[in-house]
Amino acid sequence: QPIPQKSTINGHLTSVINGGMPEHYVRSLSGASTPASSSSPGPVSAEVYFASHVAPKSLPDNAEKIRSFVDRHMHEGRRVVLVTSGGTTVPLETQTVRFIDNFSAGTRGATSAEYFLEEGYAVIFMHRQFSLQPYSRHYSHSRNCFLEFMEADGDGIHVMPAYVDKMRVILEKYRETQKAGTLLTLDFVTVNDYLFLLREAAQIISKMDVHAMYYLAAAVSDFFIPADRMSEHKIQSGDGLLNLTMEQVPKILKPLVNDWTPKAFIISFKLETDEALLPMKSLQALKRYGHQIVIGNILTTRKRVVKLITHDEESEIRLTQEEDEVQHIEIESRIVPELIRRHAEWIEACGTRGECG
Ligand code: PAZ
Repeated sequence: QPIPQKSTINGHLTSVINGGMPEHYVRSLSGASTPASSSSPGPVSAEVYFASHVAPKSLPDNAEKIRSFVDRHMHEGRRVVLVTSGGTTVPLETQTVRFIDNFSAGTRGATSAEYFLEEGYAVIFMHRQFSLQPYSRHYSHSRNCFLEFMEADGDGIHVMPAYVDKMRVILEKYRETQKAGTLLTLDFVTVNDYLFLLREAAQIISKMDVHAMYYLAAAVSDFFIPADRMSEHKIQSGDGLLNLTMEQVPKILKPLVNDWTPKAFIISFKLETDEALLPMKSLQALKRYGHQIVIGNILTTRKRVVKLITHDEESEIRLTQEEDEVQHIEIESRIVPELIRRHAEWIEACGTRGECG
């Protein structure tokens, strides 16, 4: 049985499923005769990406929703935060049967969105379709199915008395948010949907200048298969081995910070599994893109510890074991107020005194 292997050809990650076979046995994904090694290394620019890929059909409708949401909240003097949440997929076929996904359930994004709403922000919640959402997240996960909280008797169906108080609080906040119209939810599935939607949203939100915040918590694919190299139909298993050559997804933070929304307060997340890499990778992202904060987290401890890295300092938000396991405090209840405080400072420095950067 050949051992699955990963190799890099000219800077591209190549996953060879059932690897170790002679090259002529290995199909490229599109069936094209061009060998993987003929591609150029490094990610394409965002400009080239957008020129060579098709926007999702829902984009014009979503743009209209964002425009009227932003206009309304600007008029009413509210700050706006765009929260991205959940993972993007990478389809292997144009008529997609198979795709590559990642672990993110959208907990960070959905939880944070609630705290932003509580603090008076208007929230554009850009999330992976069917991932967790503010408020319903408390009862929609398979571990927390709403049916577990209900009972039926001769009078009908009720929430069990033990859960009423907690559910009432959530329900009231949910209804308040609906009434105030402060939450706009938009979904994406693929990395292509995500890139187009983020660009569109940023270009519209840019009119809010320093009053907009970006909280980029989505787990966005790093590699993808360009549209012109994708198989149209379902890849057939009878044709031999499958060789996936993937391009790097363009570094979208660069145009976001420099071109689309240069005065907004931008926070990105960096996830690692190797603790030793996190400080260096977070700082690298901050220096490379020039935004305001990177929040670094480790997969296994992300619900208890995060590091906030800025150009001047590094700080940590950490829950004690008691806070985490006994009091069930959500770390986002500490992250969000801290970011709001820093956003206010940003507005004062960049908006009022003109000292951006
Ligand atoms: O969705 P979730 O709550 O399970 O996970 C949140 C997270 C780890 C995806 C987020 O905190 C994060 O780090 N996002 C950026 C991932 C990245 O490095 O691309």
